[in-house]
Amino acid sequence: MAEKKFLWGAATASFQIEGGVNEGGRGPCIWDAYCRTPGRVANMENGDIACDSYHRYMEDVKLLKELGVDSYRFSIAWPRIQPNGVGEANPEGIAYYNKLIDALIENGITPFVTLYHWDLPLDLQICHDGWLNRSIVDKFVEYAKICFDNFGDRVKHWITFNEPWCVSLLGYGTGSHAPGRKSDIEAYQAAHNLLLAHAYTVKLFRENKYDGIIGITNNTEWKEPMTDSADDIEAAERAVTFDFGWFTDPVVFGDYPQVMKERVGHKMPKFTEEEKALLKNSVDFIGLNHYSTKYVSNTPVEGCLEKSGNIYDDPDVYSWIDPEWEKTQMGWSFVPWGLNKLLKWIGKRYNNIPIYITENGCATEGIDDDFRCRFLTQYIDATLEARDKDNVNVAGYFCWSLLDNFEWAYGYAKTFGIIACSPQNTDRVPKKSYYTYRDIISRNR
Ligand code: PNW
Repeated sequence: MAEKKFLWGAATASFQIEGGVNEGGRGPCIWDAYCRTPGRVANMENGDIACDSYHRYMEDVKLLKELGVDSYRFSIAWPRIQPNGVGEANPEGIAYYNKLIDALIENGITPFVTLYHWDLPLDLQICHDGWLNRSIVDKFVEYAKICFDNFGDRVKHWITFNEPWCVSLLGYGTGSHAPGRKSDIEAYQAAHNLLLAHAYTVKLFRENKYDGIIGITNNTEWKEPMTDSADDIEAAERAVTFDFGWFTDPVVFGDYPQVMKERVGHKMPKFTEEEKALLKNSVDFIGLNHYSTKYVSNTPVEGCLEKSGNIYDDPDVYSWIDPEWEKTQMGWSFVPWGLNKLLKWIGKRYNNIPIYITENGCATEGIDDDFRCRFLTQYIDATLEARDKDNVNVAGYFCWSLLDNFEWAYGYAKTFGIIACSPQNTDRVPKKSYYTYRDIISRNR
C-alpha cells in the first residue's frame, strides 16, 4: 500500500536528460535511430548530450535537495543495463544507477523509478519488431528482474511503464514517436504486449516478495462535455476511457473497457482468462501524467478540431479548445480545473486507488517564467482540493520537469524545466518557478 505521507517530487527520464549515449557500454535505443532519421525530430536534434546527467547527476541531486523535494522520479535506460536488450547485466550501467540512487538516499530523497520511459534497445526493434512481438514480454521481465535484484534494496517505488498510450498510439499508430510506425492494428498490438509485460513484471515482483510498491503511469487530458446533453456527456466519458481506460481498466479490472471492445474490438487482441487474472489488481497505485483539457462533443460543433484520419479518431468524438484558454509552448491549454475533475473521475472509477501525479507541468520560455509559476500554483491547488475536499486518494505530485530537456519529436525548443539547461550549455540555472515550487513545498509540508 502507498504510505500516508504526501510525496513532493520532480521528474525526468533517461533519454531526455542523460546524454553519454556511447559511454558506459550503453547500447543504442530506438530514439537514437529515430533522431537520425530525417524529418522525424525538429532540427534533427538528438539525445547525445541532452543535459549530460550521465556526468552531472550530482548537480541534479544537489538541486533536488535545495528544492526540498521528498522524491525524485527518474527512469532507467534499458540499453545501459542490457545493451542489446537481452543477456547479462552491464556492470557499468548498474554502477551508474547505483551512484545516483545512493546519492539520492544520502540526501534524504526517495528514488521513484520508471523501468521503461521509451528507450527500447534498438536490437529488439530491428530483430524482433519491438512491442509487436509477444517475445518482448519475457525479455522485459528479465530486464525488470535485473533492476529489482540490483536496486530493490534501496528503491521501494517502481513504475513499470511510462505512458503506454504514447508508446502505442504515437509510436505505432501515428508514427510521431519512435519507432515511427503508422498502423492502428500495430498500435493495439503493441499496447497488448506492453500490458502483458506489465502484468508478468508485477507477478514476478510480488512472487519474489520484493519490498515496496509498484504501479504504472498513464496519461490523459481531461475531456469536458461540450454541453450537458446525454450524448456529449457520454462522448466525453468515452474519450477519457479510450485514452486512460485503455491502459488502466486492464490493470485494475483485468480487461479492456467495454466501450472499446464494442467499438474497436475487431482491431484489438484479446486477453486469455489467465492473462485477465494476472492483470487484475496488478497495481498498488496509478501514476497519472496530466497536461491539458479539451471540450468534447458527440457531433461536430463550429470551430472543432479536424479529424486526424488515424487511430486518434477511434473514440469517435469531436474536440473543441476554448480560444480564451491560455496556451503553453506546446499549444496545450492551461485549465487547472481539468486536473481536479480528472482526479475525481479516476478516484470514482477505480475505487479510490492511490494516485501519484507522476507528471504535471508546462512548456514556457524564459528564466522569469511567471506563466509556469502560475501554472504550478494553480494545478497544485486543484490537486490538493481534490484530496482535501473530495477525498481523492492523491499520494504525491511530481513536477515535469526538473530540467529543460529533450522533448521528443520537438527536440530542445520546448522547455518544460524549472531549471534551464541545454546541450549547448549544460550548466544548470534555476528559474523563478524553481523557487516558487520550493515555497509551495515548504508551505504544504
Ligand atoms: C509526456 N500527447 O509525453 C512524457 O512522459 C514526457 O517524457 C514528456 O516530456 C512530457 O509528457 C511532455 O510532453 C507526452 O501527445 C507526449 O498528448 C505527448 C502527449 C502527452 C504526453
